[in-house]
Amino acid sequence: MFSKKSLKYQKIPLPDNVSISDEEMLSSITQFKEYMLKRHTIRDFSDREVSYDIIKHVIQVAGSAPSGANHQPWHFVAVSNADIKSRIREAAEIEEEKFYSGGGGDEWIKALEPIGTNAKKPHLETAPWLIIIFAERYGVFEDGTKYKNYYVPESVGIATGFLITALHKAGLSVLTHTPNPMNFLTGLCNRPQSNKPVMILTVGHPSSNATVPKVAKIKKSIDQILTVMK
Ligand code: IYR
Repeated sequence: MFSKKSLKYQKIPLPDNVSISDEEMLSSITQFKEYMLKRHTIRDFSDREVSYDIIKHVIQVAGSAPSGANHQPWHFVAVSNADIKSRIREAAEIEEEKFYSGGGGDEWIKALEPIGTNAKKPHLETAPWLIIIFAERYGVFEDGTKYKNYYVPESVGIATGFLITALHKAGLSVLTHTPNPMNFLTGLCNRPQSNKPVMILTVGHPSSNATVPKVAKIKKSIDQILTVMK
């Protein structure tokens, strides 16, 4: 993607200027906040289909995220194939069984009690799409030589935030799922060794009896998460 020869700085005028009046700013962010506060992580998905068109748009939003040296060190694998979803579920549940039967350690397993999770992951098969997020630890030029990527976890984290926000805007629900360890995903998704799996997003619509853990509605207050230095 990056040719060593063309590494030079050029600038163009700001393509889009989204400046609006102070009043419009307040109204815009208030509405957006209200909508974002309606986002809930769910574990109970219906099998209602979601078109590939939607997936394409949300991935383009994720791909627009800022990244270290603009290297965009991410790759997304979107799976709707039932057989691959089953294989991902099978491999994930093997790891989760080990985790929940003690591998995770007492403190971690206790911390998850209010969330109500366990080793069974039916959503990996029920939901119409799984999006597997990979971090590209390094890039490879067409001639096979490697180049370094920078701030990879930070860049992938930002892109993932964009992606979850875009999925919510599309009216979809998401579960961030992190089987531990999850190296099996590199092989199952046919990705090269430079690709480190970061998480699975289960994507779809909630089932009619979907629930959320009560504790999930408790969010830290603004005073707890913000220090203002005027
Ligand atoms: N990977 C496990 C355990 C798990 C860990 C955290 I941290 C969570 O917030 C939720 C679950 C699982 O997916 O069940």
